[in-house]
Amino acid sequence: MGFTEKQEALVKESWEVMKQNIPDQHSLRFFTLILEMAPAVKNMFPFLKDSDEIPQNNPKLKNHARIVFKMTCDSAIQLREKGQVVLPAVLLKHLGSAHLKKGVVDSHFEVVKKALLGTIKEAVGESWSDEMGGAWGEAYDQLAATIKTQMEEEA
Ligand code: HEM
Ligand code: ISQ
Repeated sequence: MGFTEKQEALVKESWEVMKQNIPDQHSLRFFTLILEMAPAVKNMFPFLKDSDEIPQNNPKLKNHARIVFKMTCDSAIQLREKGQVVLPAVLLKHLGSAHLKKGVVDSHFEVVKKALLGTIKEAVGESWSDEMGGAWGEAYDQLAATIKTQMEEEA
């Protein structure tokens, strides 16, 4: 069976709960978890590179984190509606070349996935369930696969 309505609802509901606090809380936690697992990622982001700590008040950092969560949530909706993730061609091309240029590899996608799930788990507290994690994980995997395929084509 494909992506279910229940899975879509779990993703959408948790995103609704989280999104208010993305800028001031979750974006920092997200980057912290990523850098704990993969310190070298720091050098990939221009706004992290030159500071010892994760900047607490950088609009770019806050916005970047939000985009990854939002795109994953949108992917969940697409998976339920049409069984696949489709990004506008121009965006997909841009994402493929941008990530390729920064030296992003498969293991980085795994790190970002773990950090994403870890951030959501902490953010939603008691509402968390393995089923919720599974739904976010599936949506992320499909989105990541779309970007990775494009990266291979650009390479
Ligand atoms: C840039 C999304 C995975 C590192 C971007 C941008 C988006 C994006 C929308 C902005 C492009 C632009 O500013 O023009 C995503 C999504 C991902 C993903 C949806 C997974 C499904 C990753 C991974 C890494 C990574 C795994 C490596 C740890 C970067 C870097 C940039 C970038 C370094 C450029 C940042 C900058 O120069 O300001 N990504 N990304 N991304 N992404 Fe990702
Ligand atoms: C991947 N690509 C773009 C922005 C990001 C922000 C936080 C974590 C991963 C990211």
